[in-house]
Amino acid sequence: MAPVVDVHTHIYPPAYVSLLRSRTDVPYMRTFADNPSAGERLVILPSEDAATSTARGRPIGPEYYEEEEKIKFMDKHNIDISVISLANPWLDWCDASDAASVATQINDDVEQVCSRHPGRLYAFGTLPLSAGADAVVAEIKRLTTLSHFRGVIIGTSGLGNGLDDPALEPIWAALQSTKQLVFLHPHYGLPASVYGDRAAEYGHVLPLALGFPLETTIAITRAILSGVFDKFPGLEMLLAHSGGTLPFLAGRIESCIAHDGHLKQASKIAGRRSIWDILKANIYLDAVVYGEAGLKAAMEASGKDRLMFGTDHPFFPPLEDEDNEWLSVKTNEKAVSGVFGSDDQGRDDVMGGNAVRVLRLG
Ligand code: 5CU
Repeated sequence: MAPVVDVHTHIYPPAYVSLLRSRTDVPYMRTFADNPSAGERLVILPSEDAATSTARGRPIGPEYYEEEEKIKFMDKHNIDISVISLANPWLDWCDASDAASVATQINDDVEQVCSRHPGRLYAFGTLPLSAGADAVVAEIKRLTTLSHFRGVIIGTSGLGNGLDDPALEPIWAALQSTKQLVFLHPHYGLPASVYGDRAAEYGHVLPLALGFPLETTIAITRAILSGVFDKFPGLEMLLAHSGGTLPFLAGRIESCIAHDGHLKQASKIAGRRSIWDILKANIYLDAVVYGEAGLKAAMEASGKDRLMFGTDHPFFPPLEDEDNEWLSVKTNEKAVSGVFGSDDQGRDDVMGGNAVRVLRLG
């Protein structure tokens, strides 16, 4: 049986935690004077800073930044290997002049963490996107010299103008030529106005359940429409949360393209690669969708050999009995088992075999 591999699991290494503790604007970590009993809070999402919100940050403890907590979590959930990545919002907020050195420090920290747990931890690297394309390409090349990195994690904003920005081309080229997988992960959600006046009453549900996946869907669709995968046919991406809603909406997006007079006139329809082709050749999807219907859509769109189990640890801890198995993990495992039924090989591949093959683990 293949090892169980978690490809969607985050950490804030000590260098990043120090930066968050030194800040007063989002993202930051702090104990609030008006609510000290809530303990230290992590405030990262664009809309969760308001003192009136029911969702002012989330409790943060060692599970977010201590490597031993990651290993304990893995042991508790029978996870053999984790491919760890810095959690959002990465270095998107970092001053251009600092970003390259901070990225180096964080990636070096993470390499050390992985080295201390041979065979159990690998990583996706952090890129200094606010520093511009040259600095990013330099870090992509440097990551190939660190033995535990298998790709990079990025948000949806790219260099600031989204993933259809032509200024990203040297970065896509470097990722393609060094064969590093791009783990695309949301952070910004949708504009707060779409959640309405009562959003604060609903905690984090609307931004996390809907804002995150829609953000990913829009970002990857913009990349596809701009021809990123036509220009870089060897570029490979792992999309968080089973691709947002891309598997479900791919047909509609294709249909809108086929019926768009502007695209036809600009000769942008004939000769382009279809989303179905890109889903089956360039895109991998994590299995972090918490239900069989979503997972079946992902499997149908990309193929069972392109799905990989994940947990999103340390996010979504149980609200009670944190020492027991996590509900979020069990729900994802149950969805995988439910979809594969008696196909043990298919289940084992999603739980780890695909990740071992694609990410060259072990
Ligand atoms: O709970 C959350 O806010 C998050 C987050 O910010 N990032 C993530 O990966 N999962 C959950």
